[in-house]
Amino acid sequence: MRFIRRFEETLLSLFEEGVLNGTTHACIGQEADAVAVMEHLVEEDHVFSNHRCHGHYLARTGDALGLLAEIMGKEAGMCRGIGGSQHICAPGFKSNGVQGGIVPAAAGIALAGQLDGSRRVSVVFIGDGTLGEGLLYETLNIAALWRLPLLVVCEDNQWAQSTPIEANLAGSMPGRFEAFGIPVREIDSTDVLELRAAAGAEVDLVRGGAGPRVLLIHTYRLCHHSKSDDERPAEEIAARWAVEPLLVHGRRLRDDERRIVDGEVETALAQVVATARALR
Ligand SMILES: Cc1ncc(C[n+]2csc(CCOP(=O)(O)OP(=O)(O)O)c2C)c(N)n1
Repeated sequence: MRFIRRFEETLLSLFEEGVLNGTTHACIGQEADAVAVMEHLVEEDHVFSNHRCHGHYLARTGDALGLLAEIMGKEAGMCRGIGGSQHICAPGFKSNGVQGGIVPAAAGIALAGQLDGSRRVSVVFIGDGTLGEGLLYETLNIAALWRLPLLVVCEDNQWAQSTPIEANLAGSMPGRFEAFGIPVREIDSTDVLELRAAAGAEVDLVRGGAGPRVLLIHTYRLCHHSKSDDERPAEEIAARWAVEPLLVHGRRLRDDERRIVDGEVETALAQVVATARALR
């Protein structure tokens, strides 16, 4: 989680420095979700993500150099610098910046796993704002009918860009899935250990043939939507810094343990940044 946090902060400063182009969506504050889910996946599983994908990719692959080089538009990026921040195509990992656009692909890979008799799980991360996309519901319908091994992880960070959830969503979030007979496990937590337990239970159920399921995580994004756009009340953001995942889990570590982790992260990250900068 610390590496993801520092990677994202570094990206934001590289943008300020003018080293990066385009845009980026950091997941600062949501790192625990990615780490908790990936803990339970095996190599043949597939992960699908969205515009806010860096934490998911790093937790899944650890390929920080491939990701940074990609975002820098360099040939050594995992998509040769063509995909950029939002459009990752790597073995077992895909992301797409069109909200909801990747959900049918996740269902398709789940179907492939079902047909070839593997115990592969397909996991797709969406945001609360994506509950407004029609394509999601067409996919949920088929996924439920065909009992596909699909886990939808909905990260409800309460805002879709600058629109609060109250202005965006009729009915209830679980109700959106339950209408298709898809069970929802809801958790309001930034504690990686609580999240890990919830994610583990869901992955096991899907892998065991229970059909599609949803892990609905109520969380918060501590940074802007992308690089600068943020219209949320300052008090609301400040309150959430007091329960941010690194703080929550960091309290379990002794000071010396925390210093070791932080030191290792800085060393590894500095090496990635130096290597990426030197690439052509
Ligand atoms: C189909 C589509 N419409 C609009 C956008 C522009 N857009 C990018 S992210 C975003 C908000 C997404 O909110 P949410 O799904 O809650 O994810 P979050 O950004 O909160 O992680 C919007 C409107 C888009 N990428 N795709």
